[in-house]
Amino acid sequence: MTQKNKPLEFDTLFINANLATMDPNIDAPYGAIENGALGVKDGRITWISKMCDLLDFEGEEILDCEGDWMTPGLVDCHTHIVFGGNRAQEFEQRLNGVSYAEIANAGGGILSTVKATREMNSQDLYQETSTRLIDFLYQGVTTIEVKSGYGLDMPTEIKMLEVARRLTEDHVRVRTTFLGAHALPPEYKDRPDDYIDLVCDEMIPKIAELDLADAVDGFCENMAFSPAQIRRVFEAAKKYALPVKLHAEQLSNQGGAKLAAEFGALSADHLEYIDEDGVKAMAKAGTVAVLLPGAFYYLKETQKPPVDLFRKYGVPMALATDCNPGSSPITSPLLILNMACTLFGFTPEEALAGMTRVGAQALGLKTETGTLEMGKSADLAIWGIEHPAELCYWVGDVATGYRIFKGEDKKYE
Ligand code: DI6
Ligand code: FE
Repeated sequence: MTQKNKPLEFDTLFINANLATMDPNIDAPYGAIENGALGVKDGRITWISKMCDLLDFEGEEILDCEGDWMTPGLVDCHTHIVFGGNRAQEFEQRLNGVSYAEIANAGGGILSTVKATREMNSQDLYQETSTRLIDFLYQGVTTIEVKSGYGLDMPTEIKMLEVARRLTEDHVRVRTTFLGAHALPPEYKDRPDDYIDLVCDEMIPKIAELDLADAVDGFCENMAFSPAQIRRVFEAAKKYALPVKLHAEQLSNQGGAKLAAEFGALSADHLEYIDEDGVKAMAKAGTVAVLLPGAFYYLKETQKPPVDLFRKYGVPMALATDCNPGSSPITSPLLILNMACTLFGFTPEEALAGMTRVGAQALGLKTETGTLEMGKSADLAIWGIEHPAELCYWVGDVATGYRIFKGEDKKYE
């Protein structure tokens, strides 16, 4: 590849870095290359090696990492980060024994965020979201998925997705997801099928026409939509060639994961109540299990997702914050890594893979980001730690020294 005697050229060359490549083809924990070098040209990773194998090079910029660890930029593949208001008072109610479902059935929950989000103008919504996003960027996130679903009418769903798209201005890759089938809006009370008509016949076509969504999601649950209703949403998405994913088996087993697998979904998410058949269906379809320990923790759930079954059948497990004002008001991806280990029994290596390589897979971005590999986007995070397990170990003060997106180090104050 390189001509003899011609030095390699880089825009940036990182030297003396311990690389947690997360590349499954490297036979070492974390795909680690200790005492390594990584070169970047035109926003892509163009060189990875041990320091001792580094050839002659010329570079614009050489960054000495002094033994720090470099990982792929983090991928948060499930968030509801665009929303108005917050629900701290419901948190208090829940602490006093009122359940999440009871609050929702009384018109609070998701619907109280719908009200606040409908009332907020687009600029304010962007500003608030962009401020929340800073926490993610400080912790090394370079790709984030953002759902709609707090509008539940055409103008607000569009407003949310436009705000989500605008977040790319904050120097991060954004994947948007249309979640019209999140909850039943008050104007359709007792008429869920009419609302599903609106989602399928008007919202999905319009959002596809405006190219505002990269995928379509739904909430399949007693308190939300039935498998039959979600099937209609998936069929509409298919017409517009939009990939699907699903909030499934969060509070009960509805067979949502099986349905998602039938449609070749990118992911099925939550999955505390999934059974072995559901796991097998996901394995067969190549659907990623996105586990969300933040919601499990906040809702004080006791039923854990069947991590051993996912391992047994080879279903890849991703992790995400599920950042939302109700069940997971969390803006710390590293806290999620910790929770996955302490609450769900992940190994630290599985946890880091869940928010890098597997997170990317859950967004259909497997070939673009999520590992340190030649040819991929130079999305990197450099951490002042002595071992990658520290990313799961500390709760509190671990921030990236550098966060590089597409080869560039941008400040985000
Ligand atoms: N499951 C979740 O975790 C979020 N949506 C969903 O269907 C929570 C949404 C909320 O409570 O605002
Ligand atoms: Fe969610």
